[in-house]
Amino acid sequence: MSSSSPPSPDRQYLTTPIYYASGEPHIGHAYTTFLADVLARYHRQAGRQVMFLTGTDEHGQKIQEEAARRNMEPQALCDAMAGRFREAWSDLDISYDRFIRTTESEHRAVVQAFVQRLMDRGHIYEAEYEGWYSVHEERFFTEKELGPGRTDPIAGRPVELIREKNYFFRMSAFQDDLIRHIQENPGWIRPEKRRNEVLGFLQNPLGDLSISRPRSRLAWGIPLPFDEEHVTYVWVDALINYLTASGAIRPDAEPGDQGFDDVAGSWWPADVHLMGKDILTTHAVYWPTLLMGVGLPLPRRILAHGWWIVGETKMSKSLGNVVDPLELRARFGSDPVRWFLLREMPTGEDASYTPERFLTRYDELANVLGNLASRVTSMIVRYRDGRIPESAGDQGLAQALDDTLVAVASGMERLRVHEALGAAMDLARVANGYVEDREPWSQARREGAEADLDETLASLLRALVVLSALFLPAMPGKAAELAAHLGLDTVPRLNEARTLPLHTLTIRKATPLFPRIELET
Ligand code: ME8
Repeated sequence: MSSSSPPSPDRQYLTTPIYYASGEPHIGHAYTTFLADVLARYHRQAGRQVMFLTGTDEHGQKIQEEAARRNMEPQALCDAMAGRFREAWSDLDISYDRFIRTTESEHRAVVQAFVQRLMDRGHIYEAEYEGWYSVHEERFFTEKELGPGRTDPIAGRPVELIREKNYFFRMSAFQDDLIRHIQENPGWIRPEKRRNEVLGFLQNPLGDLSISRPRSRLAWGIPLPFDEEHVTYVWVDALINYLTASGAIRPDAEPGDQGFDDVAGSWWPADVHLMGKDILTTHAVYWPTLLMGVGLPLPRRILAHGWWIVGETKMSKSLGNVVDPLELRARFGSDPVRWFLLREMPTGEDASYTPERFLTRYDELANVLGNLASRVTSMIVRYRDGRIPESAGDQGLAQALDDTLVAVASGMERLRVHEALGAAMDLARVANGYVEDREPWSQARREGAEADLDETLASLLRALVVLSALFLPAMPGKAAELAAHLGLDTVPRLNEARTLPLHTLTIRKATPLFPRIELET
């Protein structure tokens, strides 16, 4: 796949959106964060260095209003909510490397350096502005874009007509460069459908972007370095988080040198920005043009997934139809929640949450993977006292293992995580079929079939070792549990799983990995 900057085979910088600190985490937030977590764990497992960034978006009108509603200072609200997100991510086994908050002083300094750089390069001007503003989306819409009854076209919420002095970024000047970039890099925006939407959007003339708000209307933001009476527009502030965390900008650099030339030693550019399709325009239009404005490389890939919907509508806090991932976790544990969300949603499509779908996916875990683990471990214990002889051939499923390793890697690299997970589960299905074909219980009874039985059990054990590695990114807890039943201290790396010696392992009969759960009515 072509890209503006060379791929980084040894390092991966992965980001989620920074979530608004005005509401509790729900399964929509959890989904994007799981997706990033799976990729992060997959790349670490493959021996790459990973920087996995998530965090909270803490400025802007939405936060200011929510704090006022709760009779709190905005900072106190943000502190509380950042805590809620961190707790949720820890309960759901999210292995982020950095949790960024836009109220951090480092971020504030980077935003100011960034905006100053845009100013110095002549990309910012001042003008009177009139437009329809949605507090909910934190952005202006043109008359033409408005939904029925003059509402915001995304969430259908009220908009207000605002007229004020703003600073503008000459986004329009970068329209042609952006179109060229998208055309020359077909894999830049994933999936294809979203890429086409952005290209369609860019067929109309791109306006300039208002990047400030008068402090008199909105106090909760980062002041512009060249005009203290204005704060930075929250979307500009928020997008820059990816740069702050990368360490590419040194705001404390000597005057004249704004520290923008040091990208090589930093994590920038990001390998994948992950997000929902609701915020694709800000990431695929505002952000790259802003980066062009300051002269920095663009992120390597942008993945916009679909929405979790309930009935016919998007799940969102403002609609009051959210599903709490922590409630699901309390009943099923973290891994089945991760598995459901990641396996159920085809990358890029919408998916719907229902308790029945959840249970169907849980049953798949129990009946396919759980069943395989318990029957294979119990047979090795029963027939061979938990040890496989060194002489046993373990190649019975070799072709399936190799094919699966390729399919999983390809799914992960193409950001089609549900396909990668499906391929791993299919391997467990194939292994169950192998049990049926080989009938180890008959081999155990037959005179002279010792070597055949050894081969059956060794091949199945090999499959379980590989499966523990393959399931690690999506279900780190269950993968570790499975590895422990196989006598391994840790889940093996992908490249070790295929070859590590089996005869040194002592297998224990597995307690059910996925105990039966009855659905409450
Ligand atoms: O937009 N289905 O924050 P946010 C799938 N602060 N994903 C969903 C979802 C759903 N129903 N609801 C939310 C913001 N998400 C800004 C981002 S980034 C520089 C600033 C996920 O709290 C999805 O990733 O509204 C979506 O893009 C994100 O949460 C929006 O989170």
